Amino acid sequence: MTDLFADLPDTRPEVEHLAEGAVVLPGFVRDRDAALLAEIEKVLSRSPPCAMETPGGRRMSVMTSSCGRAGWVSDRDGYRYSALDPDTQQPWPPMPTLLLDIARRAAAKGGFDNFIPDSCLINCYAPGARMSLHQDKNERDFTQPIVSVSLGLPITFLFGGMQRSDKPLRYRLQHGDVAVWGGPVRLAFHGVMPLDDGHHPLLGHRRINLTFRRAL
Ligand code: MD6
Ligand code: FE
Repeated sequence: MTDLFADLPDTRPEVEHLAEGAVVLPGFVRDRDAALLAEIEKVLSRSPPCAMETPGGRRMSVMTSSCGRAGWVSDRDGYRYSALDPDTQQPWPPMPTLLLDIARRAAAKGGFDNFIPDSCLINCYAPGARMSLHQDKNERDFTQPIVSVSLGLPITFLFGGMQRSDKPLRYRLQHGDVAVWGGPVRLAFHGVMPLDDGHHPLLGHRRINLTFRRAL
């Protein structure tokens, strides 16, 4: 499907406020997209993405990998952080300095100084892949925010409240956008709608999401 808005200038403000403690920084990493993707590909060559099993025994539609001291994993035993990639049985690749730097600067711009993530989850979306509403609650310290970087095809981000039944607001995340949330909305329900097919000049028929967290 052709994106009719792809060639128009981005008229969004530098910071979009979604809620108290939640912002989107439109195009925050756009000028470093190629360098960022090169670092991601290096990580993925060492820890290839795989579709993890949910505690309920289903396969996730996204393919995941991680870098940093702790990687997010899911299997029959539940969701948790692990120092080892369950596929390779090796430690996750270290978090590249460029990624760490982007996460820190985005967090600061979102109002969260001194964020030092120890985990970067890499989610690879093909058309149709989605993430249903959930809370991120496997981390130790909920005073630390979440920083989420979008690359490639656009997707509709769902940002809800503290109850699953709270109606989520929708925000169309574009290539290079960064979402930051924490403080009063650290445990807000969130997710993404199924990815529509399309073609992105740098990523092709894909979307990659990086989720930075302080896990340990
Ligand atoms: C995304 N991912 O891929 C958002 N949260 O755009 C998440 O929110 C997420 O993939 C907790 C655990 C795994 C995830
Ligand atoms: Fe999440």
